[in-house]
Amino acid sequence: MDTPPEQPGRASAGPDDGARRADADASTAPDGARLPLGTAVLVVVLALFAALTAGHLVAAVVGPGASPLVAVGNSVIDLAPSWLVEFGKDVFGTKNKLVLLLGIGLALVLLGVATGAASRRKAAPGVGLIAALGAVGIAAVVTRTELGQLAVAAPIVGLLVGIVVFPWLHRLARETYVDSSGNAGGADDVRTVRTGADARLTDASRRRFIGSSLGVAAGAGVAGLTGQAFAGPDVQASRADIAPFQPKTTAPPIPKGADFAANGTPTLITPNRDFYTIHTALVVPRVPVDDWTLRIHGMVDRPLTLTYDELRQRPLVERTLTLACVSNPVGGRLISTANFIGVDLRDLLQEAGVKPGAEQLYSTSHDGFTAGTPVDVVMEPDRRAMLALGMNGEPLPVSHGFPVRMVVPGLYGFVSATKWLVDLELTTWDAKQGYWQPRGWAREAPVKTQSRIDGPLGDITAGDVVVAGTAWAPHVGIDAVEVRVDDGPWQRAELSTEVSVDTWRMWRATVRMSRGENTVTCRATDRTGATQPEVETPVAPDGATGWHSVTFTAR
Ligand SMILES: Nc1nc2c(c(=O)[nH]1)N[C@H]1C(S)=C(S)[C@@H](COP(=O)(O)O)O[C@H]1N2
Ligand SMILES: [Mo]
Repeated sequence: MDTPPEQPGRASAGPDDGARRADADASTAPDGARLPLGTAVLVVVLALFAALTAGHLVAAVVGPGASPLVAVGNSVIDLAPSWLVEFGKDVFGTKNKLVLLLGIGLALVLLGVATGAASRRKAAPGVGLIAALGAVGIAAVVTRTELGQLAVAAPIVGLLVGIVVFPWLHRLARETYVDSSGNAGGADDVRTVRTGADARLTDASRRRFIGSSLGVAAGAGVAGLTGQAFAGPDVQASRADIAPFQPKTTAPPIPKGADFAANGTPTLITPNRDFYTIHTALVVPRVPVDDWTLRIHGMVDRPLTLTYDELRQRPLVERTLTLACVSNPVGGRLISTANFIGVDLRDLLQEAGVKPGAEQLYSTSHDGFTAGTPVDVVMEPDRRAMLALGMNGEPLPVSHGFPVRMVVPGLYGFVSATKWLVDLELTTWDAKQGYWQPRGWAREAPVKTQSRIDGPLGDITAGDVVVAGTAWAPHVGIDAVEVRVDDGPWQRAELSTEVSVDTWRMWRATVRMSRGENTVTCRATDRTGATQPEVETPVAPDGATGWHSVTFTAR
């Protein structure tokens, strides 16, 4: 069939006059066109499809959980009442996630139908829908703490694609469907007439629209399938499958008075979603337990390779431990406390048999990060170092090292707390250097005694004011905290109940504040009797020192 050149004139049937041919000169601005419902819906649905698959493709790189559909699905599960979630599992079994995603897909199609009906003339309602759904996708991703910092790229790219594709297809569609009279807006059942010369322009723009739509559908399909193929293992599914841990030794219950949260300090246990996160990986490693093994080798009598099940079948212990980052500045918040569940590291190393001369426990992460920990510290009988599988009753969150990480009380994380742990080698200091050591950080890095002011929060009235904060000297213990206002005398603060020397401790004190500015300073003394030095040093190479001060304004 040969293609006639484009000619002005469009044809369609009005409601009253059947298939009436339009005047060839009565071409009209596309502004007047009103799309048939089916076409308007198709354009919305295609744009949504393109947006979702583009997000899915980006998610293959930044983490499968960042795929907008997946993130929204997971958030729906979190927000849904538990009876509903249980009901879903009972009725649909292992297919419950699929059913949920199909349900969200159906909801999107229904939204597409409603929005399509509203976008028959103007693109604005469709653009509004895509923007709103984009915002939902972004919100779902940023509130999911298990996803990395780059995860938000997935819904953002999806939003951008949707916001470009929709108006473009909408315009192409409107150039195709123009009502026969040339008047703005046709009837609901307006239909193009595809006869004779008048239909020729329509045919050309129609071909353009159909071709573009098919192109979008095909491109989106390829993006979605590629995203699926490269997404890698679904680590969230692996994590969700972990049976609850039954520690042989549970952490003692948190005593009353272990924190002064009412006065502005953190709670003694940091909820997983609030636990500070530090890692060099741009994309969080995804290591399902079935793919995981741990090798213990080097200067040992009996090298071991353990699967996840072999590790978790060992006696599990639960310990309340504070973890601190060397990069925490004075007053900083890169410190948190959790009930870690796992196996005792010393026991495990004794089973492998550490050879004399082994100085360094060199741990390697799935992502290549390494840390060197002094063997003599890990092997101290009361050090309580562990390989953690769980955190606050759950499997480790992916961003905190799922499936297994190291935790050594009293040492900064960069020399001890390797996440996504896959290899432990006993070696000498000369043989290897941990990741941060050649970058100017210390080889051995015990956590420095520190204290911080956290409260009061909110308005302050001059007079007696309760100031509160946090102090830590992991594996040593805090013995005292003192505070002063401006250059006044040091005053002893009340300490919260001690849980163990391996956990942080809170303090509070009633001080007198005058109207205007009051600079409060605190300092801690640890169980060795040493008081924090006043002199401020930077975080590199082995942790900041200095007293924390906060200026409060009282009214
Ligand atoms: N694989 C890996 N493990 C790592 C790191 C890292 O960059 N990669 N950072 C370490 C540092 S510097 C700290 S302070 C702790 C932080 O652990 P968190 O993110 O669970 O708080 O992890 C340690 N383990
Ligand atoms: Mo750190």
